Amino acid sequence: MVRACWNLDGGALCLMQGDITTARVDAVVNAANSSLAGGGGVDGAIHRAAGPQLLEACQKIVAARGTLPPGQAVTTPGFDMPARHVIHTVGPIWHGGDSGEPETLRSAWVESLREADAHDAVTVAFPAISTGVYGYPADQAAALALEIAAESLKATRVEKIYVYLHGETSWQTWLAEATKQFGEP
Ligand code: AR6
Repeated sequence: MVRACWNLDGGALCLMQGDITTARVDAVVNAANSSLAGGGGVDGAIHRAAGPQLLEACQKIVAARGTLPPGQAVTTPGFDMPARHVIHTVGPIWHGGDSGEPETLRSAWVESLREADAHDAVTVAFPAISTGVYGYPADQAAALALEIAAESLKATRVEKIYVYLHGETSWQTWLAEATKQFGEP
């Protein structure tokens, strides 16, 4: 597993190259859609790895409290995955950047970390939320997300944040942004 880590104030942040469904952490964050219905990309991979009980749990949540608005987060068990919890969040769909996309992406990261803290998750794995199907430019998403991750290590009991990156381009983009913000790994 290729990885790069930084020791920051309040904990550690690691970039990982690989499949998030294999992460041995307390909580895995899912880049879901508002109907929590499963889908493609990382959402599909997480549903396949967790098994059909995950969809049932998601459907119960939507039946009880409605769809999940972008920028919010909700937690289910991880079922067949190594992770104890799955934190489902919905990132913004990119419409050019002037429709509140950065605020919504920030909120998706902040609310996911708040959910992790509320469930006593000390280690958390994130995908690159919104940078696939939802079209958010990877470098801008990385810059914003890394800032929030660093702030959250100070502000929550979360001690380790792993960002799982799929593919070489995504890895290079995040590595460059993290090096800019935190120095050499
Ligand atoms: N592990 C880690 N990262 C992955 C994996 C994996 N197994 N698979 C894909 N990625 P996306 P979004 C990366 O499209 O943009 C779904 O259909 C991928 O390369 O999964 O937030 C949902 O149901 C990309 O860098 O999420 C929603 O409808 C990143 O994960 C919609 O897509 C996010 O890409 C959400 O779109």
